[in-house]
Amino acid sequence: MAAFPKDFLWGAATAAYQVEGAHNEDGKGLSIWDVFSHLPGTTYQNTNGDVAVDHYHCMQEDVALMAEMGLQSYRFSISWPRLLPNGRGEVNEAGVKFYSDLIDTLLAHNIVPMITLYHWDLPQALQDEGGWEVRSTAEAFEEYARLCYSRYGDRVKLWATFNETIVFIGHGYITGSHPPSVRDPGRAIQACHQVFIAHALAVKAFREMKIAGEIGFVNVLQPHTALTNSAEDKVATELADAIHTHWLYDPVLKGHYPEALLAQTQAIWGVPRFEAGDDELLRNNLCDFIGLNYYRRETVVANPGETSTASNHNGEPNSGAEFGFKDLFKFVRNPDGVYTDWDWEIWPQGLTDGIMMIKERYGDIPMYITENGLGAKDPIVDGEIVDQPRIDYLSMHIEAMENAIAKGADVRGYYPWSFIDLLSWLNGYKKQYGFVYVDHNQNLARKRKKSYFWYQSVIASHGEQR
Ligand code: BGP
Repeated sequence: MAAFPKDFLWGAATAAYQVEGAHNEDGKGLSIWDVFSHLPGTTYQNTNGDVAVDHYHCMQEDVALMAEMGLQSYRFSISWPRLLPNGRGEVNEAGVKFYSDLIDTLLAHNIVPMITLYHWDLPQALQDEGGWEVRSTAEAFEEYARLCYSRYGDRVKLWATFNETIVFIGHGYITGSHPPSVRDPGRAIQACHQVFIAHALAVKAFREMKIAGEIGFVNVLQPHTALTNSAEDKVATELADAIHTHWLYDPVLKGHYPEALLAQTQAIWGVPRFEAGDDELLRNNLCDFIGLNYYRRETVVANPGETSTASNHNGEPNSGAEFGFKDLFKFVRNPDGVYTDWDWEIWPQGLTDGIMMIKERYGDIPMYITENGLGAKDPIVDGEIVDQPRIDYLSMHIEAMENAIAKGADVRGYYPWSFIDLLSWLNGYKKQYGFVYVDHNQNLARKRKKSYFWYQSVIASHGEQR
């Protein structure tokens, strides 16, 4: 018998900008990604999500593929500017209808919808007013969340406010590789604070509107391992945990920042700046569950004196640097590690360890693995997509998740990234994650990969056959 609870959900995930296309159709407003991806040189080979994989027009076909696979839950995000072209105010009913139809189609096939309200596509109109650095954006987010609850709350029970704050704030305000392309740690910390406030306002609204469901937050799950046993590397690893985990999980699961780090950021940068009532707002609006996106761990060493807004070998904010601290730590390649073509370490044990780390720090919080997957260039053999490495990767991670459940963790669902091949933010269409292949040379025709049939039997056997 597999250790998966009876109600455990076998799902898959996507995000609006990465699949929908129709970027300027039916009254949709522009998002920061629509604008940013059109600036020359900002993305891989100047790829963009104007058409993406045309899910906006292929929705029925895509949900039919989910149903045939036996999918039990689908995690997708809503494009804020498709509903509110200016970020607030006038509602675009055509956009509201698209997601309403999607939800109805999913439910008709017994697929449980999980909505992410913000997967990085901020309305450009709000960016023009200061984006995540200003409180008015958090207030507009509450208005947008209330609109979604009022239109979909009768049918949707699983809601997440934000996806991976470390990534859109880290890239948006430290490395500058995502919009709005700022490189300023102090501004990053303040923008991150407004995101936590926006989350708390949306949770408060969820409770006030008595939506019969659960609301959570999705974070990167990134366990850290010291490269050596030296005291310096151990201290460095604790700091990496504080910055990459505690800073991002504590406000939504404990209702406050980790105190020592808060004292340091306020001493160095004078941020985050609190407004009256922020403390209480955070404290009183905790998550019902936490979503964990797990791809890899990071190996940590003490950093001898470097400080910058540089990025690590994955092109991401280079540890300690994002908080403006010197002499802290950095991420390095693990000499014994197995890496993907994009240099992400494959380390399934990290999923077990990460889940247990969350349980240890935050108690019995329900968890969903909201992303996990292998980005690869899939081989095509005699017209078939034989993505065996993806099957191996997912299979090992399902086992790792099962081990955490056996140790008592309350894991309620698994959403591999991604249901279908889609746009990778900075890697274009070359980095594939899907169970379904999309032929960009043939009208975006869909084709089932080997992993599609494999996951079908995983689901049918409730995780036993893998
Ligand atoms: C996560 C994002 C996803 C997706 C995934 C893979 O950080 O939530 O949207 O993009 O990573 O990332 P990439 O496409 O860069 O390989």
